[in-house]
This record gives sequence, structure tokens and C-alpha cells, in this order.
Amino acid sequence: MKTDIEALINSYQENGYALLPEVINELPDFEALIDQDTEKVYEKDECTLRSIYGFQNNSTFIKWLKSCSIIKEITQTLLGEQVYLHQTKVNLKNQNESSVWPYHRDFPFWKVFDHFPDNQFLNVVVYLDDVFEGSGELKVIPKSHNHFLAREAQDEQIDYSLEGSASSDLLFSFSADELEMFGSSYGIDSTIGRKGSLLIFNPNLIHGSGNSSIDYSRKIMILTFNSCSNIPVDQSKRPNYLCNINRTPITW
Ligand SMILES: O=C(O)CCC(=O)C(=O)O
Repeated sequence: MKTDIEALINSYQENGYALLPEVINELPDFEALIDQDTEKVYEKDECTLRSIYGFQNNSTFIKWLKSCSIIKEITQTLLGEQVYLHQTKVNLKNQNESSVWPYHRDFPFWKVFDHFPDNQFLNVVVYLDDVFEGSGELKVIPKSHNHFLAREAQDEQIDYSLEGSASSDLLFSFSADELEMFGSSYGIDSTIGRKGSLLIFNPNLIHGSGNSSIDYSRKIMILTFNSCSNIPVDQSKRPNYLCNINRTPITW
């Protein structure tokens, strides 16, 4: 089925996200991509796998990416120039209480810690499993990519920590009152979809997820593209798997 790119862009611009059901036929075998460059992050129990970061230099991954013409078309249409991968990861779900991502925006991490001036980034999420209600599905607050709280301007003062970047004790999150306010203004959408679906979302969109009713479930791969002209104004202190220093454009 041909994707209606214009409708997709309209939805992305208006709501900050768009879901494309079952558009990827060949999914990457992420376990086969684990190599010396990848980094595993564990839950608070220190033994349950939470995330695997850093596929961007793996030739098998790049070959798979280049075979996904829909991802090329979307990034070129939305970012309008050459891109590279700032971050790549697979997030898994389990039943642990810590298997959550508190509601947050992504761009503050890249602005404050990685020193990128502009949000010329795009998140593309590939569903490696069916994502259903109760599986730790990603929830988003539509339109929140254009609405900010006055206090968020102070976020520039936040100090980097590894836990705050990748664990359930995430930095740049929101209080219950703030979420209530956003939720009552814009609602909260669940991004459920079958394996092979794609979710694209603006890195300023508020999003988060709960834990799953099943262990080792709801695996999603998140690809964060940055525009090559969006150059950091300072060096990031974060490791390469969180902030890729190789900004060579992808040659599709
Ligand atoms: O995997 C998830 O459910 C959320 C991931 C997320 O919010 C993030 O990586 O910023």
C-alpha cells in the first residue's frame, strides 16, 4: 500500500507525531547487531535488559536501513537535507516497576548536554514486536511539541548524568500536576500498532511509557536522525552511544 506522505506530514506537523501501520516488511535482527560498539543498559535490578544503544556503525544495520525506502523518504521530506544518526537504540519492556520512561521531551537532552542549537532532529520508531495496550506502549501528548512551560527555560541548568539519560530516573521529566494540565488540554494518545509499523515523532513531543504485563516484550528500535547542518556548538560529555560524534551523512 502506498503511503500518503502529504497526510503523514500534516499529521506530524499538527500533532507532533504520525503512525504508519505495518510498512516495514524486513525487520532487523537486533540481537545479531550487538557488537563491540553497542552498549547494554539494565533496569534497577542490574540484570534485566532495558535498552541496547549504538547500532549506527554496524554495517548489517546500515544495509538494512538503506533498504527501507520509506525511512529515506520520510527523513528527506521532513528534514529536507542530508542526515546522519545521532542515536540508535532498542528499548525492551518487562514487568519491573523500573521498566518505565517517565513523560519527557527528547530535544532538551540534545540541546543541554550535546549542545545542538536547533531541533532539526527526527525520531523514527520501528516496531519490532506487536505493540498493544498494556505492553508498555509509548504514549504521547499530541501538539505538546509546540507548547512549553515557562519553567522549562531553566532546564539549561540541569547537569548531565548517565542515569538521568537512560534510566527510569530520567531528567527533563514532568510533575503529576504538569502532566494533568497537558493531558486535560491536549489528551494522551496510545501509539499501538503491529510489528513492522513505524512511528515518527518530533523530539519536542512529550512522551512516555509504563511497564509491560510481559517480560522481554514490546521491543522497539528508535532511530534519531539529525540534519547535517545542525552542528553542535560545544563538545558533548556523553558517550558516543548517546551522542554519535560521527556526523557523516547517510548515503542512501
Ligand atoms: O521505549 C520507550 O517506551 C520510550 C523511549 C523514550 O521515551 C526515549 O527513548 O526517549
